[in-house]
Amino acid sequence: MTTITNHMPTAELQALDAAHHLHPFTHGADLARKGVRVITRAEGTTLTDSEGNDYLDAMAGLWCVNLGYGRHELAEAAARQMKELPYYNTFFQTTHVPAIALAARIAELTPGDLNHVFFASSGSEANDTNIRLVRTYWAQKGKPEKQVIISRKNAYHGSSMGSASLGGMAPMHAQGGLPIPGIHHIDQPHWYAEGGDTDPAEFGLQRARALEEAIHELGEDKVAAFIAEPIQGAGGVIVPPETYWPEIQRICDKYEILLIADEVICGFGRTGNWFGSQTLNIRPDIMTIAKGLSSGYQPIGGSVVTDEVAAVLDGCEFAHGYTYSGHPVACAVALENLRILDEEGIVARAGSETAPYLKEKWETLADHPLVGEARICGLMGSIALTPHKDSRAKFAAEAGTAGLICREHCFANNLIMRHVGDRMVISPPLVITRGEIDTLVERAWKALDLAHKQLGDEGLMKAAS
Ligand code: PXG
Repeated sequence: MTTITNHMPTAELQALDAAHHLHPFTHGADLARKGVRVITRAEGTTLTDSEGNDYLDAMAGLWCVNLGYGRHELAEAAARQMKELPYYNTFFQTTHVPAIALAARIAELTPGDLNHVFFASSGSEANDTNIRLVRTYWAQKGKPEKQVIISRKNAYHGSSMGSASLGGMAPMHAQGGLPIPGIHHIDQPHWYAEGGDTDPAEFGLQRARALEEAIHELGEDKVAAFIAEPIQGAGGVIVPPETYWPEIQRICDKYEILLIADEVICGFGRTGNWFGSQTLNIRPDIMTIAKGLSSGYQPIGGSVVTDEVAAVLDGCEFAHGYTYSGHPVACAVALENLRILDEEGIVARAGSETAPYLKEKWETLADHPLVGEARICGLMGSIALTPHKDSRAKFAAEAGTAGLICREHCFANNLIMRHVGDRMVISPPLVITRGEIDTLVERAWKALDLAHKQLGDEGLMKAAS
C-alpha cells in the first residue's frame, strides 16, 4: 500500500486524486486536465496548499468554519470523547452525555420555544428529516393530506434526494429524476436579477405573496410547510428586500402551515446574531442546522423543533434515524465550538464590530466598473458582476463565465472567493480581523480589475440582449 502524505510532490497527489477520487459538483475530466488544488493545512483564516501558497479563506471552507481553523481545543474534545465513548447510538431508548448536553445547549441558544433537536450528520440529512417530520406531524394531527412542502426556486437545501428536491436548483433536478412528489417551488425574492423596474419593497411583497397564491392554488388543506433560507447562500447570497420576511411570516401565521427556516448557513453567528431568524425577525416552527454548529470540525446537523411540534411527534414512533444521529464525538466537538463562540464573544463581536466594518469595506466594491451591486448581511456578502452597471445587465456569454474568470484571479491573488454564476460570494470565518478584512477587499478589488481587463480583452464585456 502506498503511504500518501502531505510531503509527496503535488503532481503525484493530483494524479492519484484524478485516478480514484470523484469530486462533488465537479466536471471530472476538466479537473483531471487542470490538476486539482491540494490543501494541506490551515490556521485562523488562512489555508495553505501543497505548493506552499497561502490563501485568505473568505468562504470559511464551505460557509462553515465560523470559528476559524486550528483550534486545538476542538481536537482535544474529540480525542477525549473518542477515548471515553467513541460511538454509541441514540436509538432504542438509549442516549449519552454529549448528545444530551448538546441538545440542551442548542435549546438554550435557539430563540422562542425551539427546544428539541433531532440530530443528523449534515444539512442534507436534516432537511430529509424535515420532510418526513412535517408530514408525520400533520398525519398525527389527523390531517394526513397536508403533504406538500413549498420551497423556492434557486434555494439550496442539500444534495440528497429529498433535500435536493426541496432545493430549487434546476441543474440538480435535471439529474436523477427530481424533484420527489409533493414539493412546490415559488419564485425567489431576488430583486437585482428579477425585479426589473419594480421598487424593491414592492417586489419583496410580491414575491412573499407568491406563497399565499401557492397556498390558495394547492389548497390550504394540502400544504404542510414552507421552507426557506433566511438569506439564500448557495443561490448567490441574496438578501431579500426588507418587506419580504414580515409578509412571509404574516402568511405563515394566517394559514396552518409550518415554517422551516434553513439555518445551515445563517446559523451560529453568520448574520451577526446566533441565528438568521433573529436578524430577520422570523419565528420558525423548525430550524435546520449544520455547518457552523461544529464550525465544520465534525460532520453534524439537526432539526430543531418547537415544544408544540415535539409534543405532536411524541404521540407516535417517528420511524426515522441515522446511525450517526447524535454521534458522541461530533456532539462533543460541537459543544466545544459553541462554548468558544460564546465565551470568547465571537458571535457577539461578529454582530457589533466585525459585520459593520466588513459592510463598510465590502460596499466600496460597488464602485468598481464590473460590479452592479454589493450586498451584505452580517458576514455573508455578494457582488454581482455586470457588463453594464446602470442597467444591471447580464453578460451575453454563458452565465458563470465572468464569475469563473474572477474566481481564478482571486485564487491567483491568494484569496478564496466563490462564484455563483456571475455573482461573487463571501462568508469568511467570524474571527476575521480588521486587517484581514482590508486584505480581503484589496485582493477582491485587484481580482476584479484583472477580470475586467481579461473580459475586455476577450470581447466578453457584452450585455445579453
Ligand atoms: N441547507 C443549506 C442552506 C445549505 O447551504 C445544506 C442545507 C446542505 O448541507 P450539507 O451539510 O448536506 O452539505 C446546505 C449546504 C456551495 C455549497 O457551493 C453550499 C452548501 C454545500 C455545498 C456547497 O455554495 N450548502
